[in-house]
Amino acid sequence: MTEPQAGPDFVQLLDPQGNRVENPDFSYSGSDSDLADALRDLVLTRRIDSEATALQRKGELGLWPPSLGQEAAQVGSARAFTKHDIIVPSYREHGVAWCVGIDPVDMLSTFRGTGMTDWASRPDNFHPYSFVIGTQTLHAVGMAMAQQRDGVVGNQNPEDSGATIVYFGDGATSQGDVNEAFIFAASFAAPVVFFCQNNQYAISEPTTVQSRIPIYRRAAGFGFPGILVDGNDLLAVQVVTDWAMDYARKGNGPVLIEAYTFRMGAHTTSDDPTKYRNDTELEAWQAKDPIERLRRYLLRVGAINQTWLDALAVESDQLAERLRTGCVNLPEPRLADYFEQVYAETPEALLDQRDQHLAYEASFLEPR
Ligand SMILES: Cc1ncc(C[n+]2csc(CCOP(=O)(O)OP(=O)(O)O)c2C)c(N)n1
Ligand SMILES: [Mg+2]
Repeated sequence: MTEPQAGPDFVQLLDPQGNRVENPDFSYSGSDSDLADALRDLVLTRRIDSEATALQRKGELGLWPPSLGQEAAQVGSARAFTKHDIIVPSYREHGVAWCVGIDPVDMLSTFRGTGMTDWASRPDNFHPYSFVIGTQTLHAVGMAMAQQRDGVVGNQNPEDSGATIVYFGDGATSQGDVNEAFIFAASFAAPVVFFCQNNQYAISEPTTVQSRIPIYRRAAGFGFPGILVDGNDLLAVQVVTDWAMDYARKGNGPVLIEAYTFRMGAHTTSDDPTKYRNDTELEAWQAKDPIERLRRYLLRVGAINQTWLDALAVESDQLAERLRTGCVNLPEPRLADYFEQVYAETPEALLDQRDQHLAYEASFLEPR
């Protein structure tokens, strides 16, 4: 498969040099000041990611799945949500989590092993991170069908309409769950946007081995639209996601978006990508960096200047400092939490087990 080129089958509105590109079907109507806000989110998302990666290297986190390189796919899509939409992430959507207002220190708790994924700052319409590949797509279809039955889809007041968006990777498309989710969504015209970040790899497995055709074209076989978008182009991702969410909210059924991007870091901090990909590939994608192209564009049109960038660098350093302090000060988990966070109402048998474990813990000389 060759690299996609800008055109009707590959939506790109900002090229890697930061020039606006015309597309026959999509155009960006936001202001340059909106784009400056988006650039801030991109830069801060990258900072959260690099700081978390460093914290893992220092032994403060057990693991971290880097989002480096995928910031535009995440922040661009997140700018298309309304408060009536349901967002179902996988484990790498730190940029989406940031955009919906989640405290990044909360995100770290999961990877430090001090908390689950039910973060205090998590809004109700943002589902906890999913680590089992593909399962969240089935959950999302169920949530979308619930929205349909609750009457918030294609209703009389478009302001109140909602849809569901679910994030997954290229590798997830090889899972049965994802294909079942596609079928169910198509059969029930569920208002769900399947947002696939094709970051070219499922750990070490290249996408080209998993799919003989571009992923977005699979949607046609299930009977719903599929769109390929430049995942490193924030403008294109935002506009395409906006269109797809609107299509779903109006009751037209599901859409598959393939955001063509690249995981510039490791799969997780336990992975060494130099074992399965070469520097040439990484360098080719560094030239398509999602942050650099937007920065170039905004500098050229005069929407930002060096003073603005300097202020953002200060904000970014402050955020990093807050993350470092917040991480090491995360409260230790209580043993009882492991029992009490399983069911809404904990059954008697589990309460007995909890009490036995607490008694066992208390039997030590220095209880934690
Ligand atoms: C059901 C299941 N099988 C295997 C794994 C192990 N695993 C974790 S990530 C991953 C690759 C996922 O690749 P992709 O869907 O492309 O997402 P990416 O990590 O690239 O964002 C695998 C196989 C898992 N978490 N769940
Ligand atoms: Mg992948």
